[in-house]
Amino acid sequence: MAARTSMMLACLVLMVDSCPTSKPDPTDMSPAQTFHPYSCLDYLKRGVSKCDVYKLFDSNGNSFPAYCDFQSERGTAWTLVMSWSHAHRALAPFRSGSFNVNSPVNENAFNWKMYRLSLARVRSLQSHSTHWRATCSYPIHGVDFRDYVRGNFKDFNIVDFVGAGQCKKVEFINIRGHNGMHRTARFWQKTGSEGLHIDSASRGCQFAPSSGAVVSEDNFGHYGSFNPKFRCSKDDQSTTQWWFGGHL
Ligand SMILES: [Ca+2]
Repeated sequence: MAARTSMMLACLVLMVDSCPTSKPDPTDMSPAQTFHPYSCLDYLKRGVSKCDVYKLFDSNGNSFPAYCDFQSERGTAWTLVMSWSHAHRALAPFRSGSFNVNSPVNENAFNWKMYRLSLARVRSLQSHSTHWRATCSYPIHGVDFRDYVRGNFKDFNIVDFVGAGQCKKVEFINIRGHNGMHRTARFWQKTGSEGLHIDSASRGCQFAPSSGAVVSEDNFGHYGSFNPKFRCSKDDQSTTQWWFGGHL
């Protein structure tokens, strides 16, 4: 129930006027058998606009419930891939779970505090997405582009990336108020030992967020070192989300 309340809050924060509008249940559309959605974008293409949990299929043909955000960026549908609270930062699937390992958590029961899809579903969503993003405490703030990063798979394939401190292109990034558009940022990810993250104390790429950083500050994941001024790590209730998405 708490997750459902959080979801509704997120919708209200995001778009008070349009998000709660009910649309016909897409699963009732005729002929229902022909609708086989692989990502939230398939729902957006049908005119669905309410932030909620929808039924998706993975590449193996298995269905699963996934949270869809259609509201925060116009014409874009985002499917939630993982979300965890800062209190759970040391759990292996969140601290050390690189995207390329299978480390599912509650993969059939969406929630904001401990949730990660299986690798099969991550791969399936990746193949039906052009973009990725990370948000901080989305149930509280929605998306206001503070402490946020978005990129596209063509420039930076975050699922398969393995590296330490490599400069990778993003479309937009904000860390503690530092903004970057079409800049490179320093990313880390090690198979099975470091989840994808930026270290904002590090210099050397185009995006320069080191002013105000704590030593070795981890952003959007890993959280070996963290800064309460970054929304994902403000307190134990703070949450981090990763999403895959696409435009109409
Ligand atoms: Ca670090």
